[in-house]
Amino acid sequence: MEDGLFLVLEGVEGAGKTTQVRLLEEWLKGLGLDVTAAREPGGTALGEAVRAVLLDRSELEVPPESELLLVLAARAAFVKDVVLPARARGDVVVADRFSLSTFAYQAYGRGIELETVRRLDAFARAGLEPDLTLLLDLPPEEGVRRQRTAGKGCDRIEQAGKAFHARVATGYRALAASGDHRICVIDAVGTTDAVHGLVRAALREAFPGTFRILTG
Ligand code: Z5A
Repeated sequence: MEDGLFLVLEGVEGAGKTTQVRLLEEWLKGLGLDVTAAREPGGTALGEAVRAVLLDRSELEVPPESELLLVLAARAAFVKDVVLPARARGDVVVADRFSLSTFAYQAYGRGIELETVRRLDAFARAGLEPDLTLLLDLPPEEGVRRQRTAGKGCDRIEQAGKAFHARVATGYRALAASGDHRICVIDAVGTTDAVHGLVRAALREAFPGTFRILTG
């Protein structure tokens, strides 16, 4: 692929994003494609430092506006240092979260006006849009149950409470329904393999030229 592709996996906590990024990366590499996989916030030294502040420092009071600007500071570096160079090399970039998370968590969840979030986000990502966002659709309580079963600890944002996470889930569905973004909703309730099958099918449908040639 000459121009690369930028794919994003989104969804509530525990929806299976990390699992599906790993399976997608393996599948794409098996097809002979070069893949760059990364998470947000993260993917760069600055992004990982922001992540540590945002998630691990539960004792810090972080106003919603500061939280927004921190995730966007990380995003600017992620786009500039990871996504754009990888796409220019012809890689498929697979990101675990991107702008849709900011709309869902900082606008719908924290209550910052969506248009303000959109404007600041557009500046941070220098206008870059994902070629496709795959939204793993799972009821938030099922995501929490999966996290608990896995014995995962609760970070600062996960501690925000049930009502917050319900608003985030509502936000994701509203954003998908708005038709404003290239979003494909994937039913994430099934087994890991079943969800991976749906992800593959969505990519074949969205990029028939690329994936029909590669998978026959
Ligand atoms: N955040 C923000 O506020 N604004 C932003 O702009 C951005 C982020 C970019 C990052 O957390 C936090 O940052 C996030 C939003 C905020 N906070 N919250 N909440 P993260 O992305 O690192 O973590 P997370 O999304 O909260 O959780 P996670 O651990 O990454 O979940 P996941 O990746 O979606 O799921 P998973 O790790 O693949 O799977 C969870 C468990 O379920 C695990 O044990 C799996 O083995 C299991 N699993 C996975 N798939 C299945 C299926 N299909 N069936 C059964 N079990 C499964």
